[in-house]
Amino acid sequence: MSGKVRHRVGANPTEAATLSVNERILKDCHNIYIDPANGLVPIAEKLGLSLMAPRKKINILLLGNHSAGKSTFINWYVEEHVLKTGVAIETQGFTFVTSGRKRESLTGNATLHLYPHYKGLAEIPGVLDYATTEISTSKQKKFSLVMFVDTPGLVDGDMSYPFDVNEAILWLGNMADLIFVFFDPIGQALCKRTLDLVEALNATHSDKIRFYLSKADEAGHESDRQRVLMQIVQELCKRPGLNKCGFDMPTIYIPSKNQKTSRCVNQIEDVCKEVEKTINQTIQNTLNSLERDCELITTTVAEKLQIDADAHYANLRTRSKGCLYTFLGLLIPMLILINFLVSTVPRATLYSTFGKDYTEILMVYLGPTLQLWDAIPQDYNLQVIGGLLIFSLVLVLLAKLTTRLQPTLSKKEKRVLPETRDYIENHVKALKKQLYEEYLQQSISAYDL
Ligand SMILES: Nc1nc2c(ncn2[C@@H]2O[C@H](COP(=O)(O)OP(=O)(O)OP(=O)(O)O)[C@@H](O)[C@H]2O)c(=O)[nH]1
Ligand SMILES: [Mg+2]
Repeated sequence: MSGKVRHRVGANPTEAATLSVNERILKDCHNIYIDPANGLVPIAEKLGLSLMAPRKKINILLLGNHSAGKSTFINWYVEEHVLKTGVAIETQGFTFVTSGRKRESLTGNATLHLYPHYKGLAEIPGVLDYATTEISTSKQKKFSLVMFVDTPGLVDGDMSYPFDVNEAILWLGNMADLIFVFFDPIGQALCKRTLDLVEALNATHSDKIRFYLSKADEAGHESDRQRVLMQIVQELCKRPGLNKCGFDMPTIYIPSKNQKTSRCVNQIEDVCKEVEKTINQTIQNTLNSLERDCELITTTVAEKLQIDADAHYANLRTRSKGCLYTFLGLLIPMLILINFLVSTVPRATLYSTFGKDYTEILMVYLGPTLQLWDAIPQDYNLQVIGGLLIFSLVLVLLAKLTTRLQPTLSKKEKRVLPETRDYIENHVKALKKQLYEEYLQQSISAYDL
C-alpha cells in the first residue's frame, strides 16, 4: 500500500491545473474508491463488504410537460446548443448531458459504458434505443460538476412513448441528486402523467425535488402569472401525496428568449444557486461517507483479526481435548494387552525377555491393574475386555468428532489485514482530512483552520 491513489490525480499536471478545487476533491474521492490495487471498493470486496464509489458529478433530472423548456434550460446552462429544442415534441428519449474533453454524441450502449451505475435503466425495454449522451467541452457555470438528464416531455395518452416512460423516470429519480420539475404557463402544465410522476417521486425523494414555473415571460402580466402559479399549486395540492408540501415555485425564463424587457422577475439565478448548494452538500456528504467507509473497513479488519484470535484459542482447546481422548482411547487397549500378557505369560519367560529388574518394575506399576484384573472372575474376562475395547473406541471417536477446528486466516491474510488497516488509518484518513481542509479553505481563511 502506498500513496499511489493521491498521485494518480496529480499525475496529469495539465488536467490538475484546469480542475477547480471542488472538481478535484470529487475526482480524488472517486479515485480513492476505484483504484484497482488500493481502492476502497476492491479492499472492501476482499473483506466481503460492498461499497459504491462516489460520483464525480451531481446528477440533475429534469422533467415536465412537453415544451416546458427543459432542453432549452440545459442549453442555457451549458451555454452551448447541445440539445434540440422547439415547439414540436423534441426530446423523445433520455439524454445525458455532461462535460468532457471533446464535443461528442454517444449512443445508448456507449452511455452505459460511460455510466455503469445506470445499467439498471437498460432493463426497462426500449429505453436504451432512445438513450444518448451529449458531451460538451463547456466549462460554464458549474457544468464541469454537473450531469443533466433530459427527459421526454410528458403528455397524456398511452401510445406516446416507445417505452414505459413512468418507470424510466422513477428509476432515474432514484439516481438523481436533484429533480427539477418544470411547469410552463401555457401547454399542458397540469397533465395527469406529470402530476402522477411528481406525486410518486415526492413519496421518496421530496428533498431532491424543486418546482419551477418555466417560460415565465410568456405568462403575461404579473397578475396572470400569479393566477397560473395559484392554479398549478392548487392542482398539486389536490393530490393526497402532495397536499402537505409547502410549494415554493420560483418563476424562471431564459433571458435571451425575451426580446422585450420583461417586467416579471426572473429567478433563474436561484436555479444556479440551488445547483451550487447541492454540489457543496454532495462534496461534504462524499467526504463524510469516505470517513464512514474507512471506519467500516477498519472495524471489519479488527473484527476479522479478533475472530481469528478467538478461533486459534478455541482450536488449541479442541486439539488438547482431542489429544486427551485419543490418549485415553489408546491407553486402555494397551493396558488390557499388557495385563493380559503379564497375567498369562509365565514369570520365567518374562524374566528372560525383559530381564529380572525390568520385570519387577513392571510388576510394581501394573500392581493395581493386575489386582483388578485378578478380581474379575475368569468367565467374565472376555466380556470385560470387549466392554473396555468399546469404551476405548468411543473415546477415539469422540476425539475425532470433537476436534472439528474452526477456520482461521491464511498466513497471507494475516499479513495483509493489518497492512490494510494501517493504509486506511494512516494514508486514506489523512488524505480525507487534507481534502476536507482544501474544501473548507475555499470559504474561510487558512488562519481560521
Ligand atoms: N419565451 C420563452 N420561450 C422558451 C423558454 N424556454 C424555452 N422556450 C421555447 O419553448 C419551446 C420548447 O422548448 P424546449 O426546450 O424544446 O422544451 P422541452 O421541455 O425540452 O420540450 P420537449 O423536449 O418536447 O419535452 C422552444 O421553442 C423554446 O425556444 C423561455 O424561457 N421563454
Ligand atoms: Mg426537450
